[in-house]
Amino acid sequence: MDRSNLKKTVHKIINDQPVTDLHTHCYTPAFGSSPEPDGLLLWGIDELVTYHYLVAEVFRVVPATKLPYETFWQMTKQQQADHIWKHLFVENTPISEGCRGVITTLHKLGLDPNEKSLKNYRKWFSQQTADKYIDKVMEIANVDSITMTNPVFDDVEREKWLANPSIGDDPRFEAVLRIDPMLRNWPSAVNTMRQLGYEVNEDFSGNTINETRRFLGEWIDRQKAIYVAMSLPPEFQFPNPSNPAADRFIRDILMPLCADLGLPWAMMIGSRMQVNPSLKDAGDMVGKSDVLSVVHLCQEFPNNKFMVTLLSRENQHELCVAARKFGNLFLFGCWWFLNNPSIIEEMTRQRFELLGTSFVPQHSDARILDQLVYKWDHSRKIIANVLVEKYNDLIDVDYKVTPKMIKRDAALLLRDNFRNFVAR
Ligand code: FIX
Ligand code: ZN
Repeated sequence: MDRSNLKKTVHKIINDQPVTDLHTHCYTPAFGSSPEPDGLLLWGIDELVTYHYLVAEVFRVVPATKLPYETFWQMTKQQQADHIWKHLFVENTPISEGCRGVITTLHKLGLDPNEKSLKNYRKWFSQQTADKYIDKVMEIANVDSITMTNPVFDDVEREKWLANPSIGDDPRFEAVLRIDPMLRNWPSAVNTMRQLGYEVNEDFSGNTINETRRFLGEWIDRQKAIYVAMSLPPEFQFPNPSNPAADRFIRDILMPLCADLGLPWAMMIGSRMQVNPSLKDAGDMVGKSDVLSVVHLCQEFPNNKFMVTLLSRENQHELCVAARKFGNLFLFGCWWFLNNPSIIEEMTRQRFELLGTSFVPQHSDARILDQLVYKWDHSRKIIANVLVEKYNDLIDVDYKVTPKMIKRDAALLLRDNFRNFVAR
């Protein structure tokens, strides 16, 4: 292929390639949907505009000294959305990635993104139903599967699973067992498991190891989970002599169970929770993590599969080099505060240069269903542009880049690398 139509061809192939989105916070409609109380599937303009990224940003424009946090949180969802729309989209230019995403989504839904109020958008969304809207969003975003995040220690969600074991049975979705408290707060995890009838003790005495494995195994089966996930603090260390419970959980429970089942452990490391609790979900921050702990895990558990994404930009090069050393270390996504064009481009270029096409460049982390539209639109463009650059390097030295090769690469990056890694 000559370079004159390379860019157009690569962008078309990347756009036409369905994505398997390996990490989101979206849910099947059976979990209930906004605006139902306790509805876990969030969608529509008021959820989109009150996304926690935008809550953090609006408190920069209208600080808590002017609008106290409590006053904001006492507003209705619509009042919060009106406040954010006014200050971030009308009185200021929505150039942040979080704001831009809302504009892209409205545009791709066929709506005029220049409205001064949310009235017309609310009218349009009131004519949609959650179940059909899922299909619409997946079609526009060209997403063929949405991977959920299913925190078993969240009381509301756990009760929904227990009340309706088929709640996750929707061919458009896959489930993931999320178990942060097992390492972030072992005593509370033990307490919840005991309340659910599992004979476990904080000091691992008695039948704790078998009973915790039984708890995890039963939930993996109930959810048909395709991997087990945790968000971990920047301080996460393995091994960690100062936290023997964490080491015992990993060595005696999680690693043997995941190895037996062929399930990956997805580690999302670097989230320092609630540095500003008044911002609620928007109150978390980033911290530099210890890549050597990931290396130690890959060394000690060569038969386990590790999916890893780190939250700090400063960790990315070291993590890429670590992935060159261990085939069971699988890198994915530009997580959270890294999910910005400038950093996605830098990380994707670095990963191509160090890992070829043996990684997954992006996940959406969509908390609001509608976000699939913008998160994938924005990332596909960047991934395609970096690929064009790399293909041009090859064409410069007479390597034949063909549409067949580009299609193979696009399928690996956006769907098959992940599906192959989690296949059991
Ligand atoms: O731990 C996680 O899964 C994070 O992605 C979320 O907690 C975070 O709030 C988020 O949605 C980032 O995009
Ligand atoms: Zn997430």
